[in-house]
Amino acid sequence: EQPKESVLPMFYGWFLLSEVEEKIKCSTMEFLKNLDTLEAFKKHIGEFTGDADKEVDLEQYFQNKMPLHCTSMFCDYGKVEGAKEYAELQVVKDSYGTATELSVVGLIVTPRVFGARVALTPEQLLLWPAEADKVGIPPADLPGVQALPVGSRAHVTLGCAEGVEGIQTGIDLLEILILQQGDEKAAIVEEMELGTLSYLGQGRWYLALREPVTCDAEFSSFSK
Ligand code: 2AM
Repeated sequence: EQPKESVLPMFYGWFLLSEVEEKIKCSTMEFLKNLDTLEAFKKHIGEFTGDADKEVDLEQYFQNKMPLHCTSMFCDYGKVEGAKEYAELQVVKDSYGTATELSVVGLIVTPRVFGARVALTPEQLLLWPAEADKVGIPPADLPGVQALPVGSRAHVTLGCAEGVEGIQTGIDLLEILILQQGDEKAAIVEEMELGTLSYLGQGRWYLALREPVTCDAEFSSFSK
């Protein structure tokens, strides 16, 4: 049931079904395990630890306590501008509680976050607020973000480093996408089982999946 008008949720989004959630957690943990054994990754380990000689266990480094989801609208219980309008959109009401499939096309790893990049369908984009891509973006990156297709920020946060908030995943993802379009092309460092791994400097890694991973999900909301 749609939450009451007077009590808006913390956020709306697509939530992975629990069976899918377990599968994704396993396969992405497997990827992290492989990543931190790669020589190319070890070479840049100082960007994660602040110490080039220190080892890092990425599976411990990233923590996640939330159900796996792709946020469409962060409402903060109605405190965010446009939250009420979003909740009242007919498409939001009609889609609430319905099943859909999220297409995961890439993975990002940075010293701050671990996340999955989601390619939204035209139908899913109807639930994506036009301004959502720009939230919390440093002014210097705004022109770059505006040049990307709407919905480029869509992602599932898989884990955050200690003291880092989930909102960072979207910011880091957009930064990586901007860098990929820039003059300084990402250096492809390794063909992995899941896809092509590239390095974008300052501890930023991107894995382009060979095959998108389709995840069953439900459009719904979350409140603590
Ligand atoms: P995430 O979508 O990148 O994981 C609860 O905190 C959820 O809302 C998290 O999923 C988080 O990030 C997202 N979130 C938190 N603050 C946000 C904000 N100011 N704008 C957009 N999303 C936010």
